[in-house]
Amino acid sequence: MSPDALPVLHAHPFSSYSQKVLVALYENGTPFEYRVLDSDERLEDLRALWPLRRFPVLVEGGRTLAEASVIVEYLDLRHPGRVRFLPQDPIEALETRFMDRFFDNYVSTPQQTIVYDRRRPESLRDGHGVAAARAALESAYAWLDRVMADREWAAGACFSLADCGAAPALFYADWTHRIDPVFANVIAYRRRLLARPSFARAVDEARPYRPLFPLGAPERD
Ligand SMILES: N[C@@H](CCC(=O)N[C@@H](CS)C(=O)NCC(=O)O)C(=O)O
Repeated sequence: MSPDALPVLHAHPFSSYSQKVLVALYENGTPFEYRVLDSDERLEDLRALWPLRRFPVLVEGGRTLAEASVIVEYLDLRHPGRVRFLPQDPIEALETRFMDRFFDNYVSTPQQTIVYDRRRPESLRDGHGVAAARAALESAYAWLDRVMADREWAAGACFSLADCGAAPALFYADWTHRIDPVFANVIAYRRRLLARPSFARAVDEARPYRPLFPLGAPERD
């Protein structure tokens, strides 16, 4: 392998977890090769790398990394830039990782439950599961609203790993289960994320795919 080979990202512009990694790459202008998952052949390549066939996946120097958070941490270690995604202090880093887990587990997971349910034939839909996912999102918004009352970014004053994931998580969560205006701090935080050039770029690159959103993409953002 050439020493100058770029990291290869297997991802799709409309995918929230892909956007999480794209935000990290765009924040620091990190060069990479983008292998867009737009064909069966590309998806087969992905399956060969990661049999669970989830994306994104990053390949560099004979190393294959799955899971968006792990990829962002790897980028922070191997391709550090102006924006560091985790605090140097290991105890402080726990808050960043905690908020990152919050957005994956309590925002993206129920959001995906609702979207994946809609992709099923009507006879196979799970109304109870969807209602539970909507209730989970309500609880997550309420909790986050209190946390964001005195924070600019998810883990405090600095943009971090947690914001890379929060941006697409809240973007699609609001499309899926509208954030009530009563959660003004969450809405303001989502706006700050949308104004961040790295995420604005990811959103723009995904615009052509909006008709694919199973619940119907709203006329905003
Ligand atoms: N835990 C994974 C989740 C990745 C994930 O769910 N990716 C979605 C795209 S946003 C996916 O692979 N979907 C493919 C499918 O469901 O078949 C991560 O953090 O990267």
